[in-house]
Formats: sequence, structure tokens, C-alpha cells
Amino acid sequence: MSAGRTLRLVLGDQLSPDMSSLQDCCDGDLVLLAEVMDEATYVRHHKKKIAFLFSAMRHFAGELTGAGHDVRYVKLTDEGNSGSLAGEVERALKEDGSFEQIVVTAPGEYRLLEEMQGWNDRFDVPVSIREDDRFICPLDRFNDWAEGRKRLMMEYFYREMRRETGLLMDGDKPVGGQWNFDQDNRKKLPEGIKLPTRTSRQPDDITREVISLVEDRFGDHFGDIEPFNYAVTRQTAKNDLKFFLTECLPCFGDYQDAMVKDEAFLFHSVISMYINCGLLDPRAVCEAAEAEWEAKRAPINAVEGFIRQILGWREYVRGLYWLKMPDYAETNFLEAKRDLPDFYWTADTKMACVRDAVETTRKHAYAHHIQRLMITGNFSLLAGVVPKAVEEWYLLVYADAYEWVELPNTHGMALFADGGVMATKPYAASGAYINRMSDYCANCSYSVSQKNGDKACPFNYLYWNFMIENQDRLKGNQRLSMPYRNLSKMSEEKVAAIKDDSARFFKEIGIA
Ligand code: FAD
Ligand code: DLZ
Ligand code: SF4
Repeated sequence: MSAGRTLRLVLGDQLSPDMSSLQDCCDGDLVLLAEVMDEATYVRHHKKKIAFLFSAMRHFAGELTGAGHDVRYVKLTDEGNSGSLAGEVERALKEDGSFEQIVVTAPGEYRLLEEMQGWNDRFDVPVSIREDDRFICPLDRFNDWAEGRKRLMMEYFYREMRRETGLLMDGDKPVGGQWNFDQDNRKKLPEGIKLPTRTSRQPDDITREVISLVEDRFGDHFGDIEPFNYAVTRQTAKNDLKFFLTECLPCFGDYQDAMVKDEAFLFHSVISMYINCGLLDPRAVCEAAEAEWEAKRAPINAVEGFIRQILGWREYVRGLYWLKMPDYAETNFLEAKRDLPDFYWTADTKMACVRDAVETTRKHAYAHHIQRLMITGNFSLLAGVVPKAVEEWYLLVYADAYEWVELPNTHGMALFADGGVMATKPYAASGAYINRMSDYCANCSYSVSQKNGDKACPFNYLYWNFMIENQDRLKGNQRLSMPYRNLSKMSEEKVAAIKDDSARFFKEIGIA
């Protein structure tokens, strides 16, 4: 039996023509997309993130219309725009009273799901919220996997996903004889190595119009809007993936953790914003990478490393988010309470590594994983910045950020605010790690080899200050037995110097 005429709401990160809310779309149905102030400002998103999404939404509306769908597209500046998604659903229902149901694919953020769950009471027609089927692992499957496990280790989840999808499998064995080639993937970038040349593209008229709109309405948000170089259509996103597969994937594994001043992208794919908004399909991306290995165009450490990020980490954090929310966001295991330093917005800091990570973020609404985890994330962890402030920063500065993926990565992986649900120990590191993986320290005002004093690299004393401040909470962690043994051997003078340097530094940066 037909459900009758249907209003189908599509969100800005749901730009996939085959997803659950559109699968049974038929003649007479209306697809609604709306640019609304509520979504553009619930956090003050980076200008480039808003421009990217609005332009991709407008192009997607064109794609749907071209495929024969009836589309109602509400621009931010349209007269009568109510400013909210619920308001736009309400307006569409009022203007045409013949809809018999509303269908939507579940959003990627808990706050919006909660709101939508109340829509059945708000509207006169039933609202059906369908599972987001653009992931490889359905949520029920993740929950089954998690059920009864003491520890939710990504690595074991990933192996099950490999078995279930057959990706990089030879029968029931992993190809190459190992599940994980991470130990091969920690090389510093050698001098003189040629980096892939990324060409720039000219924004089309739609993107130009959106850029003006964003400058006009969101001009005081963080970030540079131009140059604007991201793909905003499915085809151009596929072109970017192709560029990655041919030009970057062979070296992706080796230099996955490397950092270089003024080189934002290195051998990374820069496709997270496309997968997360629906322009690329995660399974198709993994299969395309696997084909590169099969054709002997890319080595196993690169292809396995890349597929693990998507089939493993991406699916894992999504499952974990929905399993643990809403309580997950409220924990603060380390009782961190300092403010987020101003330099997260201004990049005005003498720390060359932090300055580069923030500048990259400001320019591109992008930074690669190790910058996010081991520079800005590590700094916030060591400095004890309150998780909510750090999470808001990550959610608004990156073009790929939605809470389902941002929160576990920030709250769990970077800040250890979940007390070890995601990571077995905090990713705390001193300047030595950053020096090993980057060229930052050679051009820094601080000295990475000095441990104390006002010339010393702040990461060095902040690392030990972190261990001291969190001794009661972390001493029992087996994986931290070595640093705590070392701490116990430190002289009182050394411990006092660490505390003094840290206190002075916190004062200097305004977060004492
Ligand atoms: P590549 O390095 O080329 O990796 C390939 C793909 O793997 C990515 O496009 C992405 O889809 C996936 N991937 C890699 N690592 C992760 C991960 N840890 N979790 C989920 N997917 C992953 N990623 C987001 O998509 N959105 C976020 O809001 C986000 N916030 C983060 C916050 C912190 C503190 C940290 C440490 C990581 C965060 N990540 C986030 C994960 C990762 O940093 C980005 O996915 C990656 O940097 C995107 O760049 P890329 O496309 O060039 O990725
Ligand atoms: C991020 C975002 C922005 C900036 N603007 C819109 C918008 O105007 N309309 C819309 O439908 N979606 C937008 N989004 C994406 C939503 O915030 C996203 O769908 C939810 O956070 C759930 O993941
Ligand atoms: Fe960063 Fe310290 Fe190196 Fe400076 S010396 S770049 S602060 S790790």
C-alpha cells in the first residue's frame, strides 16, 4: 500500500541520491533542502565550511532536479525563511496541505535527532526517521559487536569489518599476512621528496554567489573563505579521489604521520568532507583503494593504512558515538578546566607547530590527522583545557566536522575525557615526538632540546606537568608505568621547576 504523498527532508550532510530517505521517492513527492540560520550558527562554523556545504547543497538540488525529482530548495536569503529545519518543514506543510507523511534520514548529531523525535507531536502528519544507510556497518551490527565486551578496541572491530566486507582478504586471511601495517607508517618526510601538485579550480557561479552570501552573513566567523578550492559536486569530488589514488596513495602509508610547515595536505586524501556530506561513498572509496593494490600501483602498507581509516576508524567512531550518547559528551575524566587559549583563533603563538596547525586550519578548514591529534589535541590535553571548549572548536573549524565523528575523536582520542573508552592511554607527547615527525622545531622560538626555563619547548614541561596533575587518575594505567616510574625518580627541584614553568606559561597565555 502506498504511504501517500511524502515530504522528504534532506539535510546538508545528506547529499546522496540513494540514501534511505530517497530510496522510495515517487511522483508527487517533494524533496526539501533548506539553508537555515540555526544549522549555520549552532556553532559558529568556519566560513569555508558553510560555503562548501551551501554550494554542495545547491548543486545537489540541481542533481536531484535533473534526475526528475520535485525539489523545494530554500536559500538562506529567501523571503519567509524561518531560520530552522522544523520551521521549513512547517512552511512546506502549510503551503501544500496534501502531504501524508514526512520522511528523513537520521541526522549525524544527537541534538538534532532528539529534536526530530519530537516532530511527531509538532506536525499533523507522521514523521519517519530512517537509519542512515550510508555507512558500511549498520548501528545494530556495531551494537552486537560491542555487547558484552569489556573494551571496545578499534582493531578487533576493524578485523571483523575486513572479514565481513572481504576487503583486503584472501579467504579468511588478511592479504600480505598481517591485519595492520602501522609500524611501517611512521616515517618523517625526507628532504627533497616531491609532493603531489594540487591544482586549483575556479569556483563556478553557484559557489561565487555562496561565497558572497557567507562573507555578507557570516563575515565575523573564523577562517578564510578564499581561495576556495574544494569540490562541490559528486563528479569533482570523484576527480579529487582519483587524484589521491594515482598521485598520493602510494606514499600515503609511509608519510601518514609526517608534518611539514606550510604543507597542509602532503599525501593525504582530503576527502573526509566529501564522504561525510555524502558526495563520496565510503565503501566505494575503500574498493577503489583496494583496486590500486590489486593492480600493484600502491603498496600494502599504504592501502591497508588508508582502508583502516575508513573501514576501521570512521565506522568505529560512528558506532561508538550512537552507542554512548548522550552521556558520553558529559564526562570529564581528567577534570580539565582551563580555558581554550586565544591562539586557537589567532595563531598568535611562538610555538611553531601550533601556529602552523592553526594557520592551516584557518586557511583550509582542514588539518590532517596528526596535526589534529598531536599538535592542537595534544596541547589541549597537556594544558588541561575544558573538553567542551575544545570540542566546540573542533566542531566549528573543520569542513568535515559533525558531532558523530568529531566528538569521539576529540573527547575520546585526543582528550581522554572518556577515561579510556576509546584509547588505552592518553595520547600525551612531549616535544621529542613533534620533532621526530616534523620540521617545525628547527624554526621555532623555543628549543626542543631544553626541558626547563623560558626558552624550553612548552610541550616538554607541560608533558610532565600533565603527568603530575593527573597522577591520581592515571598512575594505575599499565601503559603509563614507564613515565610514572621516571617521575618517581625525579628530584624535588626538577618537579618544582616543571610546575613553575607550567604555571608561568599558563599565565603568559592567559589560561592560568
Ligand atoms: P586521510 O588521512 O587521507 O584519511 C582517509 C579517510 O579516513 C578520511 O577522509 C576519513 O574519512 C577517514 N578517517 C581517518 N581518520 C579518521 C578518524 N580518526 N575518524 C574518522 N574517520 C577517519 N574526521 C572527520 O571526518 N571529522 C571530524 O570532525 C574529525 N575530527 C577530528 C578531531 C580530532 C581531535 C582528531 C584527532 C581527528 C579528527 N578526525 C575527524 C579524523 C581525521 O583527522 C580526519 O578524518 C582526517 O584528517 C581527514 O583528512 P583526510 O581526508 O585527508 O584523511
Ligand atoms: C553544517 C550545516 C550548515 C552550516 N548549514 C546547514 C543548513 O543550512 N541546512 C542543513 O540542512 N544542514 C546544514 N548543515 C548540516 C547540519 O548541521 C547537519 O545535518 C547536522 O549537524 C546533522 O549532522
Ligand atoms: Fe612545537 Fe616545541 Fe618544536 Fe616549538 S620546539 S615547534 S613548541 S614541539
